Amino acid sequence: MSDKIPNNVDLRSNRKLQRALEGWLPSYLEWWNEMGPEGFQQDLIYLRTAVSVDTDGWAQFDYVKMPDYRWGIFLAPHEKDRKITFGDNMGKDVWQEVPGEVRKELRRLIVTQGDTEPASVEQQRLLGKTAPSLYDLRNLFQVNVEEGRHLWAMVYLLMQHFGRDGREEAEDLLKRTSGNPDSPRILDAFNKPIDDWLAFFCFTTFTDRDGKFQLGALAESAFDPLAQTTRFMLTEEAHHMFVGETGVARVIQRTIDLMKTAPESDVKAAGGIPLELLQRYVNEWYSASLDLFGSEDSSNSATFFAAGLKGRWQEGKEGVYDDHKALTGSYRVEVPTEGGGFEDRDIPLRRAMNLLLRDSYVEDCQRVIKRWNRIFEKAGMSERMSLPSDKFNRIQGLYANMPFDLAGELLTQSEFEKKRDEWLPTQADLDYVQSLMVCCYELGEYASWIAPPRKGINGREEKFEYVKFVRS
Ligand code: BYC
Ligand code: FE
Ligand code: FE
Repeated sequence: MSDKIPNNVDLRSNRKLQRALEGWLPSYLEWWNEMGPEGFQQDLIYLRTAVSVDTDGWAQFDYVKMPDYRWGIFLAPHEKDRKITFGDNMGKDVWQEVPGEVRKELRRLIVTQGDTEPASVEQQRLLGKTAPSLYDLRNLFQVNVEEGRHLWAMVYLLMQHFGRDGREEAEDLLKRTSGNPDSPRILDAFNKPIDDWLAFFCFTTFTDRDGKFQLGALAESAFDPLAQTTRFMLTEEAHHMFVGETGVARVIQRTIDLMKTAPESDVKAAGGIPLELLQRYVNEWYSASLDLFGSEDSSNSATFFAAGLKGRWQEGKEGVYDDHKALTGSYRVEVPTEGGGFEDRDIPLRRAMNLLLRDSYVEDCQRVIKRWNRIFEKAGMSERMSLPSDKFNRIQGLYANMPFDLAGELLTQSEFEKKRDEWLPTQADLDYVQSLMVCCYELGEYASWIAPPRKGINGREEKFEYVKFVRS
């Protein structure tokens, strides 16, 4: 019976939880069929499915119809005698149950995390119709089913540890929908449309990477079940970021090829994506992803850290931080003043936890940019990609809704408006990219705007049939 829901949490001997999850399963499938990838539910997709968490179990490849994908509950192996590594409770045993005094905060963190997972599936639901290849189509669906499983992971925590209100939250996670004006998803970036594959690759590069760092911070949690679930989710996240980073890299490669070979180096006439346009997409998705870290100065983040709910990146790893209490020290930021100037403010370290986590994220993004820029170097070209300032195009935090340029200089609103179209995607950009979005489902072929991948998934050959269409 319990095999309905693959798991390593001994669901069979936890009847109450099993019943709750089996009760939720039909709502989930209904959501998947309505809000999941449109038009491909009967097709056979070459997917990786986790059947256990050990090395051979978590990456089994086979053809699966998406609705039959075995969504389940997997926790990373239990670490014996784990201790809390930071905050006020440092050194004490981690918790197996939710302490009453942090119940509300923990629930909120889990719900916020859980909300992003189905949101991303909703955002991406029409992309299959315009996939640039079967390889890419398969990668999209792999990401989608795993985000579905990440929702399961958070729903497991809610149902196992939060009783009746946990069950209600689990239902609500299927009721809010991305971009819905009446009941939107919780965080901004998850209400933005992802209408083309360039946006998808930018999202999986920058927004899934926020996932990496947020999950990493929750993997340090004193609430052990949360740490264990998020640690396993992180193993899947790597593939999502791979899809994004290599997707953009293949766009860059293709554009470089066209710059060299197309008549008059006219990339657009040859059906490619100009680099300035790509840079505008990067500017947009990177800045939207910075917003996901919340405010630079945040009392919530201080509470989460003090209680041991959410740590810094690699908080528990030896040699990374000397001080795990963060009761002294501060973080200096430039705060805009009424008169249009700035003043320095020293934020007590605990209130700067969002910012510290974001710094780790930014470093990681810079490494991505470096790798993309190596493609130009190799091709002997002087063009480069870059990241905008953390002040640019923000809608959360200290710099929200202020007209900064890419370098972080404050402009007047009208100066900003004049330059906006150089920095952020224009309607013409979106229309142009949309015009390139025609599906390419021939074996081993790729749309005009993207280069083939270096190698196949799971070592598969160039002309591998990643998706078998079953048409009635
Ligand atoms: N949009 O102290 P503040 C992923 C709210 S991605 C809208 O600044 P705090 C994935 C905030 O809730 C990882 N609202 O921030 C990727 C608060 O509201 P209240 C997702 C926002 O509390 C791709 C107020 O502003 N995981 O997994 O420290 C595909 C001021 O609060 C935003 C997590 O986020 C925003 N961007 O919150 C699939 C981890 N930013 O209390 C999946 C869980 C802030 O005034 N969440 N607000 O009503 C958290 O750790 C924290 O809630 C936040 C920051 C990181 C979101
Ligand atoms: Fe996820
Ligand atoms: Fe992801």
